[in-house]
Amino acid sequence: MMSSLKTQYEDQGFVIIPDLILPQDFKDIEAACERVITRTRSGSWSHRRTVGKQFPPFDNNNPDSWGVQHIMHPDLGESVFAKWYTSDKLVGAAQGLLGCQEAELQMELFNLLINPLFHNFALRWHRDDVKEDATGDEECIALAQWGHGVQWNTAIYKDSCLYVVPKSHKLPRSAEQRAQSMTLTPPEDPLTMPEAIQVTLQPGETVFYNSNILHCATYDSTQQRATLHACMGDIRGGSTRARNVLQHGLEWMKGDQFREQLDGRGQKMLSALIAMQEGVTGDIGYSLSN
Ligand SMILES: O=C(O)CCC(=O)C(=O)O
Ligand SMILES: [Fe+2]
Repeated sequence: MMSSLKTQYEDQGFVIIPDLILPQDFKDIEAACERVITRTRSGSWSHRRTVGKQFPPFDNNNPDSWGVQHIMHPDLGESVFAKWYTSDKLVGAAQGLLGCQEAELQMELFNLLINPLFHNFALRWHRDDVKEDATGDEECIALAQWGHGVQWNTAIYKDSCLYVVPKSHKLPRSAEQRAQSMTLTPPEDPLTMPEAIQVTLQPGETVFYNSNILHCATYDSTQQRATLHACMGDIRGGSTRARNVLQHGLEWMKGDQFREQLDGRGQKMLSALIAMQEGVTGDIGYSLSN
């Protein structure tokens, strides 16, 4: 089973897997999502994705939010998120797609994507760690080294926000695809992008995707969204993922309070992240123009 999912993931750049949240945990995770969403919208949780900013660094210039950042943060007190991130089912799926040993797994980001309340918003067509003006050759080099991480969206409510161009994780953009992804402006209609498809997740479904697949997203303020959004790496990638992951500001993950809430598996994965962070020097900057 896992090997056919891996084949699909590698071939298409994404794969949908159902039921990675155990039925007995679903309500707890949903309730924790609702609590962190309420805190973010009321201003009591300041780590958020702000409407008006597509990528890090996020600012505070709009009260409306399209995401909650750092949901494993001990100050939120929602231990169910770390418990799920390190659960057998989820780790088994991520590890299977990465094709690595458990001891090689690296903890990375865990955020929550939510519907803004007052404005529709959208992300432009992008690859998470390749700039919009990269040449075809630069794209090929970046895509070739991007195998040591998986990203996923797990829907709590039905979610049709994400659009992807299947197979584009391996290919430089065509002239028409470049033309539609060279500016910072989101598309009016994502389906004008050649070969694009809309991804719909039913509650409980997870899409794993290569985060350098060409993708975009639209956020409708009237459509309830709570989608767990996370990534995990494997240490064989060395520092290739450092900029993309560390740009979100992960100093808080080095604190004792966070480590103490993790099980043994989680602590090993966290140590891998910290080793990567300690291995990079200087200003790592940001993946994308903002
Ligand atoms: O909203 C989504 O599902 C995609 C988010 C995304 O592409 C990003 O944060 O880079
Ligand atoms: Fe993205």
